Amino acid sequence: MTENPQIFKQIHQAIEKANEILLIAHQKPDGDTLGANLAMANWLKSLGKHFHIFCLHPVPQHLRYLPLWEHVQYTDTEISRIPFEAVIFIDSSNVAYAGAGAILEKLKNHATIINIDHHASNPGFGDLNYVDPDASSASEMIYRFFNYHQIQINRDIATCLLTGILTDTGGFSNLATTQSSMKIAGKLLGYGAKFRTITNHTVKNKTVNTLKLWGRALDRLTRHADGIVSTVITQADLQEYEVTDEDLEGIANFLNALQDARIIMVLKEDPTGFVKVSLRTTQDGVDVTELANKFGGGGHQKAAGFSLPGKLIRTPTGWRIEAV
Ligand SMILES: [Mn+2]
Repeated sequence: MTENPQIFKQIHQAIEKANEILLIAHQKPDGDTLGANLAMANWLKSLGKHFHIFCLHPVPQHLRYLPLWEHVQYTDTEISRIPFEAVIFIDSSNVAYAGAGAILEKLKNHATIINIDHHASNPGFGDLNYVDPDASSASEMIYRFFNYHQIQINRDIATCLLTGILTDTGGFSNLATTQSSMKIAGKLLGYGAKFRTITNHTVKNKTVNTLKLWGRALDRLTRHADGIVSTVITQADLQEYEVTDEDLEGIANFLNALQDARIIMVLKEDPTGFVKVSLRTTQDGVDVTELANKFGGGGHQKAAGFSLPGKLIRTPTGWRIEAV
């Protein structure tokens, strides 16, 4: 599915009718959920609509160039008082991933719930569902919606959408990359997307300490049976190099450069007593969501993850997860 006139029209009508609109980005927001939501916010603003944007976690430092990012709210106290007529989830495979269960409970009888997403696991939880697992990114889907309705794409909207496409395709290096994602990226450059700003913030954003920590993770790469290659990063590592979780974004994607790895696994301790496991693959016929689902996680065929309670312990032969 690519263009879907009926759902495009229904979503447009629901937005036209609503005066109070809530946009929801998924937790631990990335360039795509924020790019797509903020593109929508920039359009709603131009229409003179009242809008709010909710996300369970703060906008990462490196994405604080996206136009209107400062409108993202992290608590639902104010939001729960507003009689929204439309709620738009963008890039969330389910309501729990969006971190918006309580908000939805309160609003589902009054507001039209719109669900725009490209995760294959999305069950279609909205009243209106525009779900396309073949899309590179939610940002590509928002572009299609704008393009269908001949909505003017200004420089700010173009910058938001190109950010989403570039980050979800790993700079056109992973298998989400398609002819259409490249074509749309070209169009967005034509609309004035700030390419240098995007790459400065999303690619050229590593410090010496960050890369030293990457170096440690690379040094620990281990090849297991079945073509699984893994590495680990502990809380002690993060403290030693004084880097944040955010600085480690991208290491799992970087490991896609490995030859002959069937599955790449990055295990990272978080401060709350969990080990977060990021899974990647570049091989046809390997679906890492199957593994992630077994452990209560989720994601895409080629990029997924899950969490386990415990901490990482070094053993004479490698590492294991020990309950805390
Ligand atoms: Mn996405």
